[in-house]
Amino acid sequence: MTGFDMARILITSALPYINGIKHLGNLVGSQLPADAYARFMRQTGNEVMFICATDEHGTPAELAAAKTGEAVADYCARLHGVQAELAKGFRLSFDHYGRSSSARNHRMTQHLAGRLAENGLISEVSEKQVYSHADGRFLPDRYIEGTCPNCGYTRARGDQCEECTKQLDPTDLIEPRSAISGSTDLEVRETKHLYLRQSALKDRIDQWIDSQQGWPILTTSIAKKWLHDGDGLQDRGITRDLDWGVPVRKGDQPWPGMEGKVFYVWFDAPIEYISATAEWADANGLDDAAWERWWRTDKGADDVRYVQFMGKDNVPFHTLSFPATIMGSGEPWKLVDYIKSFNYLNYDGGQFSTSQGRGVFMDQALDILPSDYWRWWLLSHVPENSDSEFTWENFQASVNKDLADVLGNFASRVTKFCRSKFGEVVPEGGAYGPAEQAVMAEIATRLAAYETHMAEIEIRKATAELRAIWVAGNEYLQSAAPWAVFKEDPERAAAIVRFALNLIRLYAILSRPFIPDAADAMALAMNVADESWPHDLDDALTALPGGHGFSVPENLFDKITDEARDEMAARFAGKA
Ligand code: B3M
Ligand code: ZN
Repeated sequence: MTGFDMARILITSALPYINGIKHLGNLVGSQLPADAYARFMRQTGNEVMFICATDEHGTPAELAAAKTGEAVADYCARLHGVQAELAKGFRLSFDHYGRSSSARNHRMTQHLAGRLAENGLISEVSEKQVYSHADGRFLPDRYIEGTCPNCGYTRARGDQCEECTKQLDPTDLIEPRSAISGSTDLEVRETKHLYLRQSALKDRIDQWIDSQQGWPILTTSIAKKWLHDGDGLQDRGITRDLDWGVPVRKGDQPWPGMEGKVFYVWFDAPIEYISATAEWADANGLDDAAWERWWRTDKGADDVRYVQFMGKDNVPFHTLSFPATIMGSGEPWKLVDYIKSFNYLNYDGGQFSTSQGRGVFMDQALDILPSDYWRWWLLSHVPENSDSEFTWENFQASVNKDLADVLGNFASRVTKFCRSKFGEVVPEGGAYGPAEQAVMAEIATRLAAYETHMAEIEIRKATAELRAIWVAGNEYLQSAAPWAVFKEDPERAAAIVRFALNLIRLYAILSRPFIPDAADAMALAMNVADESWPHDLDDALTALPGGHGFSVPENLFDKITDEARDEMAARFAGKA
C-alpha cells in the first residue's frame, strides 16, 4: 500500500479535445478516475501534481471554428473557458488546466523537435498532397470529401470512409472537393513533411515496456501489437499543412523548407503534459525549478511516480510516440511509470454520439443533477475490465440505493434523532461495546481493501468497499436502534448515537475522492476541520467527543423518481 509513506505523484489525464463539450463517456475514460485517484493520494498525505489541458490543434478545431464563424484562436479560447468551467462543475481537482496552444507548449514542442533532429531521429519525406486553388492551401485529411472508391459513398472523407470504414488517402477519393469551400479546383502537389523515426527507437521502447511491472493488460497488449504486428513500429509524420498549430521550428531556429507548416496535433498534445506543468509554475509565480522537479530526472524527478489515465484509443500515442519523443531527445525527461487505460462507456444500448445528440453531455448532466450523483455512478461503473453501459434504470438504482437510502438516510436519521433527544451536541455517557467493536472490525478490513484498491487504481473495487463501509454503518444503526433503546437506557442510546455521529465524520473523509460535495456537507454538519485520513479506527471513531456541537445536514441526496427517469431517457435518446 502506498498511502502513508509520503511520495510524490505526478498524474495526468488525457487532454480533452477542444472541439465541443465532452460526453460522460469521455469524462469517465480519463479525467474523472484520475481525479478520484489524485484526491485519494492527496488525502493520504502524498504530494500530488495533477495536470490536464485542452488539446487545441489540428483539423477538427479548424473545422469547428469554421462552423461557428469564429477565428480558430477565439474559438479555442472560448471552448477552453467552457471546458474549464465544466471541469470545475464536476469538481475535477486539477492543479492546472492548461492549453496545448500556450506559448510554453510552442517552445517545448519546437525544442524537442530540434533535439530529435540533432539526434538524427527526424527524416524529411516528400509526399503528394492535394492543394486547393480556391482556398489557397493544402487540404489534409478531413478537409477533402469525395466518393469512396470502395463503396461509392459520396461523402467519404480524405482519411476514412465513414460508410464502409475503409482507411483512405485524400488522393484515393473520386471527384474530390474541398470540405471548406466545396471547390473542385484541386491539384496534387509535392510537399515535404517531417517524420519521427520511431523505427530507430523500437528496441529501446520495447525494452522499456518489458521492464514495466504490473501494467494493465489492456495497456501492454495495445503497445505490443503496434510494436510487433506487421512490419513493426512505423515512422510517423509529425507535420501538417495547416495554419493553426505549433509552427515547425528547430528549437528557436527556422526549419528550412518547412515554412508555413505546423506540427501534427498528436506530436504536440502529449508534450503539453510537460508544458502545462510549466504553465502551472508560471501561473503561481514560481521558477522553472518548481516544475522541473516533476519532469527532469536530473532535477529531482527521479523519485516521482508518474501515472497517466486515458481511453484505450489513446494508448499507442502514450506507449510509443510520446516516449519516442522524449527518449529520443536525449534529455533526462521523466517517463511514465504506470498507464491506466479504460474501455468505453456505452449509452443505453448503443454508443454516445455527438453528431446525433445521443447520450448525456457534461453541461446537460450538471443542468439535471448535482455532480456527485454522476461521479458516483460513473466511478462505480467505470469501464475498467470491459466496456460498460449507462442505463437510466441502473443510474436511478445506484443513486436511490447507494446514495439516498444508505448514505444519505444514515446521516439524516442519526443527526435528526440526536437533535430530538439530546440536542445538537454529541451526547456524553455510556461506552462503546461489542456491537461497535464488530462494526469497527468490519470497517477496518474494508478500509484496508479500499486503500489497496485505490493504490492499485482498481476504481470499481474501491467504490464497492466504500459502499460496503456505508452499509455497515447503516445496518449497525438499524440493529442498535437507539430510538428503541432510549427509553430504557438513555446512556446506551447516547453511546450509539455518539458512535454513529463519528461514523458520519469518518464517511466525510473516506467518501471525498468520489463524492466531494457530499463530503463537504457531512464535514460541515459534523463541524470538523481536520480531515486527515484515519490511521487508527479507534481514534477516528472517538474523534468527536461528547459535547461537540454539530448540525443536521441538508438532505444530502434526492431520489430520482420513475417519472423523472423516463423523462430524461426520452430527452437524451437522440434523433433517430
Ligand atoms: N485529445 C483524445 C481525444 O480527444 C486526445 C488526447 C490527447 S492526450 C495527449 O480523443
Ligand atoms: Zn466506403
